[in-house]
Amino acid sequence: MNLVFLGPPGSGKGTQAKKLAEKLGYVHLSTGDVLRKAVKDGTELGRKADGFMQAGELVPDELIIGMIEELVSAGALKNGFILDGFPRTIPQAESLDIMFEKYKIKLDKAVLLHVGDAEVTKRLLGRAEIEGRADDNAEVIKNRIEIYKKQTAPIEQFYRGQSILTEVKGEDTPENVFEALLKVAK
Ligand code: B4P
Repeated sequence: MNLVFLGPPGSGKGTQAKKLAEKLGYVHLSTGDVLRKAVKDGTELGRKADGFMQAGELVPDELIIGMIEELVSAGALKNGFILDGFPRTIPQAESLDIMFEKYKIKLDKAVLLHVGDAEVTKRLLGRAEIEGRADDNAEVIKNRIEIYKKQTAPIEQFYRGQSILTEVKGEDTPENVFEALLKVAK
């Protein structure tokens, strides 16, 4: 099954996608992870993306779409994958459809994890204490949630229109969310 994961920052996309991919033998491709590695390695993409990420802004569409196209054309998405953190804007979702058509890839489901603002803020502040990620502080978290509502949430309707949106309650224990996701991802 080929899936994209949607949901606000801190909804558990990365946490769950990684575990599910391991369990089901799927490929897990996280744009956040690819970008953080590019920043760490000091590549051109990383240098361009760094400031946006630190401010909690989205990295510009042309950069991120180019990055995904490179990965897809290199065969990064074998059948059975979870794309985590992409698409995050309508232009990204439209470009992905075009890429999938070009490379004959079928998207089976867009899985939306529902978690409220108070809970995601609590989780991300908790992660800040453990991992110290540059974009996990109160002000930047607030910005990321606002940006999600304005720029990313419209994608829910985009996939609902294609009849492939599946909604899952993300405000539960990681174990229960995993069980719920397993049912829709198999
Ligand atoms: P991401 O890496 O995608 O970061 P995220 O949205 O914060 O979610 P993440 O997957 O890491 O966290 P999760 O919810 O699993 O993106 C980072 C930045 O990269 C973006 O802000 C943007 O700048 C840039 N970017 C990435 N993709 C882009 C794109 N397509 N276009 C433009 N820019 C892009 O978990 C969060 C925390 O919650 C963890 O500490 C976890 O332990 C905890 N948690 C998870 N599930 C829980 C549960 N059920 N109960 C309690 N805690 C839980």
